[in-house]
Amino acid sequence: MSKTVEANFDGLVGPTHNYAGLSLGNIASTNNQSAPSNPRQAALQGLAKMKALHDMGLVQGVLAPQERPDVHTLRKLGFTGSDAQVLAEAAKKAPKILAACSSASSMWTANAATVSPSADTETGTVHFTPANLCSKFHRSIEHETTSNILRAVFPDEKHFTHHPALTSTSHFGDEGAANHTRFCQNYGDEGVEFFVFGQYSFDDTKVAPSRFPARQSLEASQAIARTHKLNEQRTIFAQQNPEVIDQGVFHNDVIAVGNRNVLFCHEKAFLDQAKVYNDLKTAYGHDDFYIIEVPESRIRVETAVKSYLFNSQLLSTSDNEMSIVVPSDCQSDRQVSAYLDDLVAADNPITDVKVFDLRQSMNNGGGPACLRLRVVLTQEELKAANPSCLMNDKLYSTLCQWVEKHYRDRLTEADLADPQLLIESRTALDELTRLLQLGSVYQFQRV
Ligand code: SUG
Repeated sequence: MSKTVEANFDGLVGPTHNYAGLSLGNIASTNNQSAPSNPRQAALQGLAKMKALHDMGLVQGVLAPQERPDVHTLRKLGFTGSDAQVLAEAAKKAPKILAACSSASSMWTANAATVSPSADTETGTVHFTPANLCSKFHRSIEHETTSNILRAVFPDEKHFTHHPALTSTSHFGDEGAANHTRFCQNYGDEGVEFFVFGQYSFDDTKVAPSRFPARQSLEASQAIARTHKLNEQRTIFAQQNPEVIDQGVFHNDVIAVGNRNVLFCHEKAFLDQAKVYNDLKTAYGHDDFYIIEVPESRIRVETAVKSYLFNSQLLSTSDNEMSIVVPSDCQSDRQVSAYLDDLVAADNPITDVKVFDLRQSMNNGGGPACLRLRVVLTQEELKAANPSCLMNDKLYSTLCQWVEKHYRDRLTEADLADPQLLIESRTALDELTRLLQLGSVYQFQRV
């Protein structure tokens, strides 16, 4: 039987990448508000990571950015006239709304959707639910196009089941794969699906964060487990520690990451950590499960949030070895880099560290793990995916040239009202949809 693989689909950074301070609870986003951004460099940094993973022999895909500024949404909010007039009026009367409608936040594809591999679902198909991202306005406008893009990348109904996003209310706030992990021995085996939520929406007696919002609700995670038709015995729900949400852990992937038989997390990641470990081990059912817990005495939550140590990718390089992909911020922090030396020397499957400069995305709170959506695929499913979206040497150089041709190297909030930026973005995306064979995923936004 041919091998089932874990593919990483990274979001290509869009031409309007900027720092607008839109995400309360995400400390980097708040701290970098109004700094000038460099969209060209951001996109090239992301592409370099994709190419490196492809060069490691892994399956790497690319998900297109969304059209921004989102004139369609601005029109729905009552701004009228030509596109240039819509932008000008929004800039004058509601600059924060214009900034929100201009965010390139769809780059963080860990928030694009929750994906359940066919081995885990009763239907034997891969299930996708785009995240409604309703806790932040600028992200709540992503899911319709995200769904179009996912359908264009995974079109065959025989293999792929696409659900609509959950109803967009905080009761069902859903942030996708950033709060979802899967454990298994081999990718093709039935796995344990692990959903981490920030709050209960229908039970006020439960603890919740007090300073920053909890973006994911238990009820949203449960709804996804139901629609994806997962095996209840192998589905675990765990509450994130509200204390760490209040310290800037706005998604679980800022404090924990898992792959196959490894959970790597901070000791304060979950509310009842011992029970979570026990539930996972029981559901996993084999004795080769590794929990690598980092104590506060070694790395403080604050340092984890700053360095994004846990926003790493654990990549299987052989049946029992993994590489950990970290942002360069982990290398520049002495404590974190010493910890990583010890981690790879210790008795566990993680044997090597790969470092990437993702500064442009990191300044908005997006590390290596935020930039990727994991999709486990059998060889047959992989063949059914849109081949134009799979990374190879040629696509890499084509996309680098495309970025060099269309992207600016400096953007500030004042530039977002420039009608020329919209024209540049549309021209770039029109070319990209042809390159990636995506059809008319953005057309509905242009009416
Ligand atoms: O939703 N930042 C994103 C970062 C998402 C990171 N994703 C994961 N952890 N998986 C967010 O907070 C900031 C945009 C701005 O402020 O301009 C932003 O949306």
